Amino acid sequence: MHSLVEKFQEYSTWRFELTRAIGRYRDWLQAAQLLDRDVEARVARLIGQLADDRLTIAFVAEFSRGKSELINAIFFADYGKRILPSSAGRTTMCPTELMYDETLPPSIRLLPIETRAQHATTADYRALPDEWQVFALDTGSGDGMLDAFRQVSLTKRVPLEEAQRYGLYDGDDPDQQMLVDEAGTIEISMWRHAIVNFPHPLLAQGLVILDTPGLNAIGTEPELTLNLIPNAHAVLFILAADTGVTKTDIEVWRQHISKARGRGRIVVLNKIDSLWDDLTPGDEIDRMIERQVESCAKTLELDAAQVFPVSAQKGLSAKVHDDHALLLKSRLPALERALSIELIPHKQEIFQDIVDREMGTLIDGTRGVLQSRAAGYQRQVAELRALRGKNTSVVTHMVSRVRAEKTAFDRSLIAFQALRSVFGKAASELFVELGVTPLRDEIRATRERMVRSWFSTGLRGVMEGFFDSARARLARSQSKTDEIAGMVSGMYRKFASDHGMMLAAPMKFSLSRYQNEVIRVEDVYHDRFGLVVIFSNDQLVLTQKFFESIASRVRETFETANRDVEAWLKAVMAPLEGQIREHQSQLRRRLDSIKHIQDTSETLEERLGEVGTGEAEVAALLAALHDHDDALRTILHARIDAEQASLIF
Ligand SMILES: Nc1nc2c(ncn2[C@@H]2O[C@H](COP(=O)(O)OP(=O)(O)OP(=O)(O)O)[C@@H](O)[C@H]2O)c(=O)[nH]1
Ligand SMILES: [Mg+2]
Repeated sequence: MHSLVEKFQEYSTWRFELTRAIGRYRDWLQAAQLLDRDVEARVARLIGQLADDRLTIAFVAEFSRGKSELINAIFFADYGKRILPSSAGRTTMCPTELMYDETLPPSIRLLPIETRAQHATTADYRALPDEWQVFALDTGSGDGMLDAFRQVSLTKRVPLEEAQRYGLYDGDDPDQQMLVDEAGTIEISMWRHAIVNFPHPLLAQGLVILDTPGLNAIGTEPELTLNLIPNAHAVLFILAADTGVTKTDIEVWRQHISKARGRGRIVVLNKIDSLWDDLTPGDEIDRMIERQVESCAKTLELDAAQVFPVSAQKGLSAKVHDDHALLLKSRLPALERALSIELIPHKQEIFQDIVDREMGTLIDGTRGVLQSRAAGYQRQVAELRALRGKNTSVVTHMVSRVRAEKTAFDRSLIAFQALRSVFGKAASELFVELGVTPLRDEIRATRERMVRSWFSTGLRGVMEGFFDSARARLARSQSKTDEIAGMVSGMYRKFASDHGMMLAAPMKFSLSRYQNEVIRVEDVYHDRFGLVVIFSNDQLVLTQKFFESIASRVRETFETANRDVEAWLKAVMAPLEGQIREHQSQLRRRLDSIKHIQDTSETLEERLGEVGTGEAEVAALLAALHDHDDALRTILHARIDAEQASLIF
């Protein structure tokens, strides 16, 4: 019955086991004295990523399709009542995120609508806790919780000018004009955004549920369009059987979902109970439902199998009253199953890729060091064997040979130091292109240019200029990282050929992820404003609000790119640095043992014995490394769900 809950539990267990395996590997490295600071930082970053993993499900629809009721039915039936307010007409007035952060007490945090008069986006406000109003959530009392949750439905009437300032009124829209009363006021939401911190077991494991207000409304928070919905791991688009697919449903679909084609997009046909009827035989009702499903699918250009007919209301009631027959009739379990299949394996794949890549390079690095250590021992054995029964002149010759090797290596090290400084210079040039400060300046300049080009078609040019420049920065950063990769690669080849080091070619860094994100944001902008020719005052305000979210999204993309590039710059040098340290200590060891033999030839066999022990140790370490690699891979590729439904459209 709780397939979604169970699958989520399995997924959390998988993440936990993976984290433990990575931790065991780190402990082993430390015990074997193979853990350096870089590797430690990279492992910590990976473990951190696994720990703050969040999985977001967004519920998107025109108002009153039953989004909030469906959330109640899928996630909160155990509370025996409706937790999220759900009623006829507009109920959810602001985007509402349900999550759990155990460092904060259970509460509802609400961002006042007045903040829409400022530049800052809801994403920016997340970092400013004092701007939010906080209401405690008494999870022990169902009624107390209901009271607190009612906040998300609160509205107030404000003068038109105020609504205009918040970008919540468009005078060109006749539907909007109708909402103005005689006193010249309009009803708006009290809050801009709500974050509910709720200790529900699924939320505690990283699930985030996003409930949205009816989305065809003008004041739709750009943050939803640009960021929260497209980045959700699953998006449920809800239609209602009693209304069919209306024009505004199609608008919401086009604007928010059809663009984000990909995985995890599910269409729900809710309120099928409106077709239930005592006088019509059950199989006939089923046929009616199937016909509606087919017609929805046709309108949205989907396969009928991608549309899930349910009754959220009856599903909730069935769960609360433990009525199995009604639950089946509500068809909620089929939707939950589809959701878990879409959501979890996909998220697992993303982590599999990250962990595979990151641990793969770390393990390869360690293997490289150990193999080069083994090769060093072999050379030492060969040298010592060659000295058996030989006179001092041979020994002297051998010493000078190793010395020559050391001199050559020292020369390479000087070249390496020179490269390091070129590398450092290239890296700082890279950060000039990719830096967040220049981008901030650009955002400020664009904001000013926007106001100046008011009423002219120049506004579009200003926005396009912003995107062009962001893309150009990323393109130049790409050439810089390619240049750096080429430089490091040359150095790797040199050390490999001159000193017999076993070095895999360093990985390149691709900025295409960030390029694509900027292009995606640009597409959303074109979609929303591309056709607007003359900007009225209201539309200027809307465009400005939208620009703030665009700017914030692009800035975040750059911030992520900066963090990732920084990690890459460290990682790209680490294997070479590790092997250089290894090679230095080998040369020292070799020189040291030959010199000792020069003093007392009896020690030769003793030395050979020591080297043999060293060789055995390296072999044991390589075997242990192999086991860690195997263990990690077994956990990494464990499948959570063997079923593969095709809901991808
Ligand atoms: N018959 C029937 N009514 C439902 C069902 N699901 C929701 N409703 C009713 O539809 C109305 C709207 O439900 P909500 O959950 O508030 O819808 P919403 O999509 O969250 O609406 P907004 O918050 O206003 O955007 C309420 O009166 C619900 O009781 C259902 O499965 N069957
Ligand atoms: Mg709602």
